[in-house]
Amino acid sequence: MSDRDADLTQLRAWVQAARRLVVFTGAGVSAESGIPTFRDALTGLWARFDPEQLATEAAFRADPSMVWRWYAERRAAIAAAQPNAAHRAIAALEGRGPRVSVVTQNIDGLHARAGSHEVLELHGNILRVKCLEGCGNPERIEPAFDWRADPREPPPCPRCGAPLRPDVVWFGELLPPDVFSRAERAALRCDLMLVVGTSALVHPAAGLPLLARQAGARIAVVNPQDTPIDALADHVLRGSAATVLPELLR
Ligand code: BV8
Ligand code: ZN
Repeated sequence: MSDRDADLTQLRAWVQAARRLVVFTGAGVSAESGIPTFRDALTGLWARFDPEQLATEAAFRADPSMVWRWYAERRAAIAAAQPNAAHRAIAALEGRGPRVSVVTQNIDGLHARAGSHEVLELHGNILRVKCLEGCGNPERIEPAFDWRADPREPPPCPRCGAPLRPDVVWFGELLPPDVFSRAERAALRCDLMLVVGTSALVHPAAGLPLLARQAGARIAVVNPQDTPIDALADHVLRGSAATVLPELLR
């Protein structure tokens, strides 16, 4: 039996035996749905930008229509994308023993579309917008107002007229406190954490695997490349999520 087969066999046993399983995902789990990973997201028109500069409130306030168009382009690509075999394998885990929490850094909503029920979106969701000045989501303020059909880039908040912005966490912004504390609790209580498709460079999300490890969880990484999490993983499965996860979670 090859090392990889031995790893898979042991990991399958750990998945079966887990009472609480956390699947911690990044952009790599959506790569095979055709959505460029965050580091690759700046292709074409945006290639000259650095995501850490563009995904900020300052960049949006400086040029709302440019940043709005970047998100609108990504939103259109995501709406046209489908969950892939990795998302589906994760969703199929539910109801088969372990209690599964998906803790994702992704803003594409594909885990929920694949059928996962407990999804903690640490960095928000690109399909939602909110008022730049804090009035909240337009659907709650004025249900009849259809911001998606509004040609203005960005449309104005129906209550205060300030620009609407993507309901995502920008660099330098706090993660939604309730979501992050639920993610920390899930990391502290899980028996096993699968770390799938993340470069583990963005904090505080990237600290969750270490938290789980320190609380006694086993850690497995699924990624075609090295990541800083490999050092604290019990197993590292080198490969793509849509290939490895169906194999592992069969
Ligand atoms: C905060 C939404 C503070 C927006 C995102 C220095 C040290 C430590 C921290 C910092 C620092 N300087 C600045 C910071 C803070 C900063 C940070 O961590 N910066 C990093 C870059 C150093 N963090 C923040 O600003 C956070 N907020 O700290 O607030 C604060 C404190 C007090 C008071 C107020 C504020 C907020 C961070 C959230 C930013 N928003 N997204 C948008 O998307 O437009 S993050 C964004 O990047 C993504 O959401 C994602 O989370 C992240 C990218 O990470 P990945 O998902 O891992 O994607 P990536 O492309 O990097 O990697 C893809 C991986 O997949 C690779 O490993 C690849 O090998 C693999 N892969 C590829 N194909 C496949 C695959 N895997 C499997 N299968 C495949 N087929
Ligand atoms: Zn407003």
